[in-house]
Amino acid sequence: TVGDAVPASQRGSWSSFLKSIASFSGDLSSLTAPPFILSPVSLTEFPAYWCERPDLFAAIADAKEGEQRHLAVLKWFVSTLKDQYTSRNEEMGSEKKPLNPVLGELFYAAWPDKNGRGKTTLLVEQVSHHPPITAYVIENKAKGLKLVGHNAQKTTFSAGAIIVKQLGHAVLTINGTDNFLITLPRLRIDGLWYGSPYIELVDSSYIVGGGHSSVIEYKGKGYFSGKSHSFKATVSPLPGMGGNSIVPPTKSAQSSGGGWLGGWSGSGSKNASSSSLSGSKELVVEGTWHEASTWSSGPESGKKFHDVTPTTGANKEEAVPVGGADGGEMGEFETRKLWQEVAKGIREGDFDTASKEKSRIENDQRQRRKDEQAAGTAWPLKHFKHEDVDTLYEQLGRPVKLTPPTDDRYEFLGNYPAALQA
Ligand code: CLR
Repeated sequence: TVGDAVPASQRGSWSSFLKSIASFSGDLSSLTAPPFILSPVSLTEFPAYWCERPDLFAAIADAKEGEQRHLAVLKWFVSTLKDQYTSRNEEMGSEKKPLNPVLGELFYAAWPDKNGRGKTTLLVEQVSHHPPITAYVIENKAKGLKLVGHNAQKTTFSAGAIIVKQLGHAVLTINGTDNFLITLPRLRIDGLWYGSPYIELVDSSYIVGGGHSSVIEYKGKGYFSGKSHSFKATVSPLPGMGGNSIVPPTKSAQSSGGGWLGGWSGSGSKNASSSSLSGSKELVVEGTWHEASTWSSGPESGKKFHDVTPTTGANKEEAVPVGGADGGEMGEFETRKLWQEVAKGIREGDFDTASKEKSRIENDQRQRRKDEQAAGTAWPLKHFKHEDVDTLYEQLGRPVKLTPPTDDRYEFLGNYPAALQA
């Protein structure tokens, strides 16, 4: 029957919610859902998932430019998927409906410096309300790493599941010049009927940079290994690049003796004549993204690639929120301050207070938009500048024929609040 996981008193409203999504496509965030499925966390906090394994992020800067760095980016990226797409199920029992950010909502947070990996900072701004668009920058200055991206969603309903197409992309820049384009997977939200939604990743996403491209294909139960959350990443040298001569050799790489790409660190490369892991061939990694994966081709075949299992995997660390307003206090648009009472109501089961507070925030927003319209002004973005075309997306995406062939961009203005400086 409908909603085995739904409290008896909310079954009626759960089935009307399901009916409303079935006849709806576009922006799900605006639909009213029953209390049991509400999350006390706003979507502006989600970009933190990109860096919950800060050591893997920092390791990208330490990897040698070219193939090895591409593989470090791939490893970090795959290791973010568990946090991005299964953490709510683990922490709250199922996927939930996040709070819908208001225009100008902010989230500032950081991961402290540990073992010389450097401090990593996170700055998020809701840059559009209709449709919801979230822009973010994650930076580790000590390591020269900067990830800038934005995301939005287009949702449709198909065969009882919600299909979420992610719009937007991210660009990771190392030392200001070495760029990696990262595109985002498509989501299928299943388990709706029973009231216990969970995400399966579908289709594919790309990483392009360091003279290589990776296509990451996602499959659920019944494909590849037949397991949920399966993926297969295929890494190839970019066409016309002849394998390992993509970027000019650096001094240190030239002197390493193994060609400028060097050998695969610590592996004692089985193929002595090849200076890189791949030569000019493809490399394949397979596994489950919420657990671990192994190389299924190339000289490392059979060896572990990524691991995020709690016992043996890379450590997970949640970002520590910091106040951006004067004195380290949170300002009224900082997500945890803005939603404080709503979140408290949801957590404590006081849904009257939660919905009253939510209405107060939404009415305030409506009033602001009216006033702006009357004054002929627009809400100014605080940290980003919108541009219609991202030339890096176009350039890096061309060899893998990305669709769409172009995308817009939110340029970070570099204006960190005091709490995130230095
Ligand atoms: C946002 C960007 C993050 C990854 C991510 C994870 C979960 C997604 C979320 C994104 C967008 C909003 C989302 C959510 C899961 C459920 C929620 C699609 C892509 C929708 C709006 C709520 C559906 C309601 C049912 C769960 C009841 O990097």
